[in-house]
Amino acid sequence: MAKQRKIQNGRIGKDRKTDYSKWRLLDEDGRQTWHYLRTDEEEKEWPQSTADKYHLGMPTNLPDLAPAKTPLQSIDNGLEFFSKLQLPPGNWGCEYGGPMFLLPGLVITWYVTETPIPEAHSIEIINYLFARQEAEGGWGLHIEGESTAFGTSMNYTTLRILGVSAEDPRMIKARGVLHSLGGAVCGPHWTKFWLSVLGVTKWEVANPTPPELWLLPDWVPIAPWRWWIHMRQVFLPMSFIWSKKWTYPETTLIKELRKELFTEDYEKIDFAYHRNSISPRDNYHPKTWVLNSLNWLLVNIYNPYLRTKSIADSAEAWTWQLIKWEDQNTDFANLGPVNGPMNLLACYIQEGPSAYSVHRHRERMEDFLWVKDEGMLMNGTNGVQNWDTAFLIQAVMEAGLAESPKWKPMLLKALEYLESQQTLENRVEQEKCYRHPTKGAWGFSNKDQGYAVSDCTAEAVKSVILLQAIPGYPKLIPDDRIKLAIDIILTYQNSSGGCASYEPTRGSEYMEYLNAAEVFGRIMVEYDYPECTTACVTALKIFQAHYPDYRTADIEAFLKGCVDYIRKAQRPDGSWYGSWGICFTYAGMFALESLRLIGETYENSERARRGCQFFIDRQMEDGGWGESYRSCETGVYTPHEKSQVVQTAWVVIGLIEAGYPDVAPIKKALKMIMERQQKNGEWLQEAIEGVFNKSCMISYPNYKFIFPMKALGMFSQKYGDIDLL
Ligand code: LAN
Repeated sequence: MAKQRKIQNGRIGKDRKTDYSKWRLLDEDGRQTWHYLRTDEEEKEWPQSTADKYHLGMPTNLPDLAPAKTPLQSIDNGLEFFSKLQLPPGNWGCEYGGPMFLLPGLVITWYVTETPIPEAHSIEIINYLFARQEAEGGWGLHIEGESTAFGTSMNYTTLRILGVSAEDPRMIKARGVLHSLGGAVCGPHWTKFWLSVLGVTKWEVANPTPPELWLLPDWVPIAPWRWWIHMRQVFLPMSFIWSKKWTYPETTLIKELRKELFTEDYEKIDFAYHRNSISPRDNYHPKTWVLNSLNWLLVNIYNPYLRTKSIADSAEAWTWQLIKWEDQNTDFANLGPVNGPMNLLACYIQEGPSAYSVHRHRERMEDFLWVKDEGMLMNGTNGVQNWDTAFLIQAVMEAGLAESPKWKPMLLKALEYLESQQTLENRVEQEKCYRHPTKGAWGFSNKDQGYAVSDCTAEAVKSVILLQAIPGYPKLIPDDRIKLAIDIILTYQNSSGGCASYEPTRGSEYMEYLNAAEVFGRIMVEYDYPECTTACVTALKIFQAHYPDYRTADIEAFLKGCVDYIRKAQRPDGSWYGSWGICFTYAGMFALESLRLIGETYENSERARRGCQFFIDRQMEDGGWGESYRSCETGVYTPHEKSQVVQTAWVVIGLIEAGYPDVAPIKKALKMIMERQQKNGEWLQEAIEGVFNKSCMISYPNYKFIFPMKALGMFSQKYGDIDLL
C-alpha cells in the first residue's frame, strides 16, 4: 500500500513513526514501563540496552555462535542470547499482546476522561493497529482471528480518536468490513458498552448490567462473588458506569462516528431493538434463552417500574466501595487491562478529574503498554514477569546447568527477583471484597498487581525450592515463606480434585447460562485445569522431597485428588484439552508429567500410553508438531499448516515425562528445533502460543526460548549430550 496517504484529520502526510532509538524499557522491581526520551542528555545517561533493542525489533548485533551439534550446545547458545534479555531486577519481559479489544478500552477511556495522550504513544498505537489490520480490512478478536464487528468497530473508533482521517483508504476499507457485518450495532455487549460511554450509541443498546447484583446475599447461587474473578472485576466498574448511564458530551468526532459506524442513519436507529443484534462472526457463545429472558425482564419490568432511586443509590454506593478496595489492594494497578481503564473512568465519574485516584490510574495505564517493531500495544496483563522467570529457572535446571559458573549469576538474579515478588500479606478487607488469601503466594506478573494464582505460586515456589537446594545458592526465601506458599497451594483444590486458576471454584457451571459476553466461552466461574492442577502436583511433590514432615497428610490427600482429576480429564482419544496454551499439546505435556509423578508411565500405564500415542499419531513430516488455535475454539485437535517450535517442545517434554520408549521421534523433533535456532542462539517468533476463554489467543513470546531449552535439557539428562545435528 502506498506510504503517501491522507491521515491526521485530512492532512496529507506520511504515516509517522517515532525514533526507535529513543525508547527505553524501565523495570522497577517488576513494574515495566516504556519511556520515550526527549533530549540527547537523557539518551546519554540512559543508553539503550540489548533487551530494549530486541523488543523493539532493532538489530541487537549479538554475535554468531559456534554451531550447536548437541542439545547442551544448543541450550548454551540459547542462553547466550536469552540471558542478554534479562532485565535488571532479574526477570524477563516481553510483549503480551494478542487480544485486539484492549487498546480500544484504554483509548476511549483516555478520550472521555480528557487524559492527554503523549504524541509518541498516539503515533505508535496508530502504527500498531494498522500493522494488525487484516487483509480483509478489519480487526478480529485477536491478532490471528478473522475480522469481527467487535474488533473492527472498536479499533476503527480508536484510530479515529487518535486522529486518523475517515478518508484514509484503510479506514474506508475497515468501514466496508464493519458495514458488511451489520455495523457497530452488531458488535457484542462490550462494543455496546464502550460506544454508549462515548455517546456514539444510546445506552438502550446495551443489555443491563445492574450493580444491584452486588447486593445479593452471598448464598444466592448467581451472586457475583461466585463468578470467575475476571468477569466479576470487569462487571464491577461496568455495572457502576451503566447505572450512572454516564456518557461523554457530544463532540464533532462523536457526531462523525455516528455517521461512520452504522449502516443506517443514526437518527433512525432503534437502539433498544439492537440490544441482541450480533454478527454471526462475533457470536462465539450465543446468549441463552435464560439470559435473554432475564434481560427482557430487567429492561421491560425491573428498570422502568421497580428500580427505585434508593435501590440504585445503595447499589452504586456498595459497588463504589468495592471499586475502591480493588484500587487500594493493587495500588491502582488493578486485576487486568479491562477493569483497569473502567476503574479509571469510575473514579473520574465519582471523584472528578483532579482526584488522586484518577491521577494514579492514569500512571498505572502505562504498566500495560508495550512497544515493539509494529508499534505500541496493550498487554493482556501488566506483564509476564513471575511466570516466565520461574519457567526459565526450571528449564536451566532441567539441563543440569544450575551449577555452571557461566549461568549462576543469571539464575541468582532470577531467584532474587522471585524473592522480591512473593506476596507476604493478605489484602485489606479480604473477605468483604471476596478476595482469596494472598499471603505467601505469587501472581502471574508482579507483586503490585498481587493476585494469587494457583499455578503461578506453584511454578515459583518449585523454582525456589530447587534452586536453593543447589550448593552455592543462598537461601533467600526461608522455610517459613516456602511453607506459606504451600499453605496457599493447598487452598486451591476443588471437590473434583482438580485446581482452578485464581480461586477454588465458587459457582456452578450452569452460570454459563448467564454468560453475556458473547465472544468468549467458559468465563463465568472457575474450572479445573490440567495445567494448574499439574503445577500444584509438581510443586507439592518437590516440596515433600525437601520437607517431608510438613502437612504430610494434607499433601497426600491433595495429591490423590489431583491425580484422580487428571485421570478423569483425559479424553477417550488419550488427549487433554488445554485452556491457557494452544491446546492439546500444552495440556498433554502437563498431564503426562502429573501421571509420571505418581508413577504412571508408558511402561505401566495404559493412560500414559494413550497420551503418548495421541501425540505420536500427530507428528509432522519434519519431526515437529503444530497445532492451530482452532483446536481451542472447536475442542478438536486441528493441525497448524507448519510445525511450531514451542508446541514441538511441549510434546517432547510430555513424551520424555511419560518415558516414551522409542527415542527416534523425539530425536527427530529436537533436530527440527535445533535446525530452527539462529546463528546467534535465538529462536524466531512463530504462531501465537496462548489462549484464554476458548476463543481469544494471547502471545507468550518467551516460550520459544524456555520450552525448547527445557526439552533439550531433559533429553540430554536422559540420553546424554549426543550429536543431533
Ligand atoms: C491469564 C494469564 C496467565 C494464566 C496462566 C497462569 C497461564 C494460567 O495457567 C492460569 C490463568 C492465567 C492467570 C490467566 C487468566 C486470564 C488472563 C488474565 C490471562 C490469559 C491473561 C489475560 C486474561 C484476561 C482475562 C484478559 C482480559 C480479558 C477479559 C475477558 C477480562
